[in-house]
Amino acid sequence: MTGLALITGASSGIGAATAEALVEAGWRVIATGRRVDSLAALRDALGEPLIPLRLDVADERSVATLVERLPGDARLIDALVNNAGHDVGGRMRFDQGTLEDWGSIIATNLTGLVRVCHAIVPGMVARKRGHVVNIGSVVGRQGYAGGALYAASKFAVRGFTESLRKDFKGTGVRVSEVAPGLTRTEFAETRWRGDAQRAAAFYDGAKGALDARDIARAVAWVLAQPDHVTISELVLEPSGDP
Ligand code: NDP
Ligand code: 8X3
Repeated sequence: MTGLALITGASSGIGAATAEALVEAGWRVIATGRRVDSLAALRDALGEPLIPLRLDVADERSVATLVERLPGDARLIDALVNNAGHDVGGRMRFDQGTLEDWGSIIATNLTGLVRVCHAIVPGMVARKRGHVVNIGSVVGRQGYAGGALYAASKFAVRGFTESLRKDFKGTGVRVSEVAPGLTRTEFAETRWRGDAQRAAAFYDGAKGALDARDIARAVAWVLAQPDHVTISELVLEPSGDP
């Protein structure tokens, strides 16, 4: 299937790579995020099939107005890739982190994803056609020290996705989870509030890390399946020792 896809968190990393992969596969892509300059650069690189739109998934109003802010010919969304996420303040023992940071991880990675689904999925159900791909994580299967709220958010994404898939079975709306292992993106730099040196050292110590394009290829493949096939979960791990 190809058609119109909306990607959250398309301004960098996995989301940007997915926008590129989907445009290459023939999709029109609504690329969303808060950094509009990065979205504009993506539009320059990918051309007319790429529609940039500011969206803060943690902001109720931003999501509530999402559909009305789309161009009239770009409202019938066939595929939704819920990718926006962060771990700002993470890699920190639970008691040493702030409730503000822990809350923001849940507000973005879980509540934001739920909110965007609630805005987009009813249209898919009405049209009996659609595919939701939620970006989970290997950390949604096994937690780690310092990752309490990040893991909580990704375990929740997994449970939400599995239940949603069952909610909509037989309606024409498919629901999948793509769960990456460690992937070299801006994620670590964002987590450490712009500390590029610390982020580079983190990824340099993980030579086998996946590339954002590896995940993008997987999302494109999940979306390319014929209507009668649902990829429920796809977990990607580095082959070597990251
Ligand atoms: P990046 O930091 O490169 O990208 C994160 C994206 O999320 C950015 O485009 C950012 O856009 C967006 N984002 C963050 N907060 C918000 C918000 N409130 N509203 C809208 N967009 C937001 O990291 P990745 O590409 O690695 O992360 C993408 C997804 O992949 C995340 O869900 C992450 O948990 C998941 N993941 C990452 C792994 C990794 O090792 N990197 C492994 C497993 C899963 P902007 O700042 O412009 O809003
Ligand atoms: C996993 C991201 O950096 O915590 O989703 O390993 S990281």
